Formats: sequence, C-alpha cells, structure tokens
Amino acid sequence: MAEKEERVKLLGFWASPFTCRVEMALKLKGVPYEYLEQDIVNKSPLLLQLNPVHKKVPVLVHKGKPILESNLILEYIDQTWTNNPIFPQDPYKKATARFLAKFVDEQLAPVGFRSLVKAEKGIEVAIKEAQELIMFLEKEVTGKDFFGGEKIGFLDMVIGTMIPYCGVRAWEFMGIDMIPEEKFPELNRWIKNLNEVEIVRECVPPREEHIEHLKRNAKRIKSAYKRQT
Ligand SMILES: N[C@@H](CCC(=O)N[C@@H](CS)C(=O)NCC(=O)O)C(=O)O
Repeated sequence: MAEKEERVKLLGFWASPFTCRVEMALKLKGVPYEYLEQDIVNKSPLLLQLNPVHKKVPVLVHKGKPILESNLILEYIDQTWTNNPIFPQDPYKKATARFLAKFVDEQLAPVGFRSLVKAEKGIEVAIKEAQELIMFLEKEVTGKDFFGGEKIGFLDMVIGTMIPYCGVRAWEFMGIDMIPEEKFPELNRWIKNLNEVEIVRECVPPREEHIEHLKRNAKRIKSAYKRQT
C-alpha cells in the first residue's frame, strides 16, 4: 500500500506544452511515473477531483497528493528529487528564471498565438508585438548554450515547450517566419542545442499531429472571435 502511494502519476494531455515540460523534468531526474492521458474537453472525474479549481492538466500526484500548475510542479520535482538540479541555486537567478517563465506563459504565449490568430490590428502589427517580446529572450540566452547555462534547466523546459515545439509549429502553418536567424541568431542557436537533447526529443508532441491540433485550435479561436465582433 505504502509503495503504491509513493508511485508518481501524471495526468496530462499529449499536445500540452505544460504537460510536456513536466515529463521532461521527470525524465531528466529519472523518476518513474505512470502517465494518464486526459480528455481536456470531457474531463474525467479524477481530473475534476484532483484539480477542482482550474480543472486543467498537468496534475502530478505524489504520495497520493496532487500538485498543480506546471511551473510549480517543476519546483516540486526539483526539491523532491535533488539529482540533476533544474533551478539555479542563486536566489537572484532563481527569481529571474521564475519571472521569465511567467512572462513566457502569461504574456508572450497569448500575444504569439491568440492575438496573432485574431490579428485585431492586422497581422504585421501582431508579428511586431510578438517579436518585441521574443527579443527579451534573445538577450537572455546570448552567449549561453542553454537558458540554464551549460545544461538544460527549468527555463529551457518552459520556453522550449512554448516556443520551438509549439509557437514555431503554429507560425509555420500560418506562413510566418517569427524568429528569423538574422534577427534572432542566439535563439536559433539555442533551438539547435535543444534539439540535440534526448529527453527533449522524447517528450515533444509528434510534429504532424501537433500541427493539425494547433490548426484546429486556431480555427476555434478565429470563429469565436468572429462571433463576438
Ligand atoms: N497555467 C497552467 C496551464 C495549464 C493548461 O492550460 N492546460 C490546458 C491544456 S494545455 C488544459 O488543461 N485545458 C483545459 C481547459 O482549459 O479547460 C499550467 O501551467 O499548468
């Protein structure tokens, strides 16, 4: 019984960047886990019971208790399994990493996808707005192999799941070259480094199915927006 409770479970959704970053951390730490794929439209009683506030994935279950919100889950994982640390030890660097993760999830991702799909002020303006935000990341990764330094860490997982393995795929089917090499050489170098990391390649959603999923999402956002206007 005790052994059963210790077992780690992850409730996730295959195309979710938030789920994907948690899987990366578990794999990097070598933590065995049971993956429970969720329907994020018709939600399971288990998901509703474990995350009654947001009703979202990912949910990590450890020792029978749910841990919610991907970036908090990453912190929990790092503090619970201390091998291969993913957060900086230095308090300033740690606070900055958390700030940038929040910036990417809450500011950049909506501008780079939702606003772009709606293109209220025109597509060129939307692209410019997104690129201005992405430039902060270009500066942050300048001269480093990874955001975390020499090895992949927390920010690489957060930004990696949101930009190269989500945003770039969406921008591609929209015909937008959002992060051209000439404008963002450092980010492009970082993406190449990230592609070399085995656990990253293992965790990212399969490309073609993911692009189809992102297309469906874009269509849904567009028609909801048209109905409002
Ligand atoms: N801030 C949350 C976001 C999680 C999230 O948006 N999950 C999506 C899947 S990518 C979801 O469960 N959506 C279901 C819904 O919105 O009802 C986190 O970092 O974990």
